[in-house]
Formats: sequence, structure tokens, C-alpha cells
Amino acid sequence: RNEKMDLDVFGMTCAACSTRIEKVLNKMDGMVSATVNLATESASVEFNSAVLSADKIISKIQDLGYDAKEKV
Ligand code: 9UX
Repeated sequence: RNEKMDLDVFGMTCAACSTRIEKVLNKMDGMVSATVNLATESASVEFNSAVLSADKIISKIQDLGYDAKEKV
């Protein structure tokens, strides 16, 4: 089943940051689509919840040196 999630992303300071995160997220197994917006410091993702999870996506963003939190 595909699930959608919006995240606040912390620590992005230039457009290359958002592009970098977006590329890495879109390569993850189970990712359907990921878009990262620098101006709003947020990300929207759609993923196959049988393969991926919110925790894995947030961990990946943290691995890149940023932080993220699911919007509630
Ligand atoms: Mo821009 Mo982001 O030089 O880590 S890529 S600040």
C-alpha cells in the first residue's frame, strides 16, 4: 500500500541541499516519489509502506546531515 507523508526538514541552506536530499530519497527502495522544497523547508513523499517507513526516510535525511520530522 502506498502512503503519503509531509515532513518539516531542518538545516537546508541552499538549493543544492534540497536537490541532494530529493535525489537520495528518490533512490530509496520503495519510494514512489519525493519532492523537497527549500523555501518551505519541507518534503512530500509517497512510499510503499510494505517496503519503506517514516523512520527509514527520516534516518536517511539525518544521514545526510539534516533533520526531519513528520508534519502532524
Ligand atoms: Mo549548499 Mo547544503 O552549498 O548542505 S548544499 S549549503
